[in-house]
Amino acid sequence: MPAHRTSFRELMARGELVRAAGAHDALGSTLAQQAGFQAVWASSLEVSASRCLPDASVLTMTEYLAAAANMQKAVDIPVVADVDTGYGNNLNVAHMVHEYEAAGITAVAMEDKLYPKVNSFASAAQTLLPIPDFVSKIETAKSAQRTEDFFLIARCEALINQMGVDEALTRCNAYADAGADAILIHSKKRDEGEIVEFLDAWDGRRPVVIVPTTYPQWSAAEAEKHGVSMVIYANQGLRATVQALRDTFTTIVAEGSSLGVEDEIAPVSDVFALQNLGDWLALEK
Ligand code: SPV
Ligand code: MG
Repeated sequence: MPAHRTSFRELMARGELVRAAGAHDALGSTLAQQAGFQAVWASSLEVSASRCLPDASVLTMTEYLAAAANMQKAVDIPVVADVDTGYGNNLNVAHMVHEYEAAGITAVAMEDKLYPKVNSFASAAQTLLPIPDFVSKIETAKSAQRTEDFFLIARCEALINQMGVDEALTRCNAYADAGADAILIHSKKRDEGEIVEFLDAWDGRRPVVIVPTTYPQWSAAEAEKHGVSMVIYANQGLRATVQALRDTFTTIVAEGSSLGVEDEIAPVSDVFALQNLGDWLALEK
């Protein structure tokens, strides 16, 4: 049990670049913390994929919340919860903030797509809410929070929907005016061009978060030079897990024993350490 959990606002106040790793459970979050990430992203893609369901507003808020809360319980770095569209209208947004805050989550990222949404990389309609409607959701979220610490990241999907940098800037300025604590600008381009264009025109009035999944060649250090405050590696852990499990299972089936993978996989003692087994057994004494 972590002695003191850093809130996301405390982390951002340090003024240093924050790197977050996507995860969907306590194990992934713990490994992210051990690797040196400063925050964990409770990814809707990961949480839904962990149940082999699409990232398409199929799971409910309570299911995403349970995943994020289990993640936060395991680490003392902050979990930033991906709350999609806020799970509905203003009423759902207010309920979401109350519930996430009560569960100890100190930051959420809510996006300006229409509910139900689908993952930003899916070839499906990526319809955005009209600006006034999302502004209203931001205002609702900010007035619903009960602690000063709670941090709202407003995520703009204008570039995902190919609406251009000017539209993204108009939206992000409106979201900042409405009280968002930071903005997340997402892109599915293979290079960082439109993100750089956005950042060069952004006046720095709120911190900017990016998710460089499709432009991995753009390093965190380069992004920081352009004014980015947080970089989210949203799904690399999930993709690594898929590949590792597939390779391991395939080899065991093909070879008829696990001997060929034993040197490649973590020893059971490593798993025990992640479970803090020693601390637990000490309770028996
Ligand atoms: C997620 O990880 O669930 C995200 C980022 O929202 S993306 O998959 O790029 O939309
Ligand atoms: Mg998501």
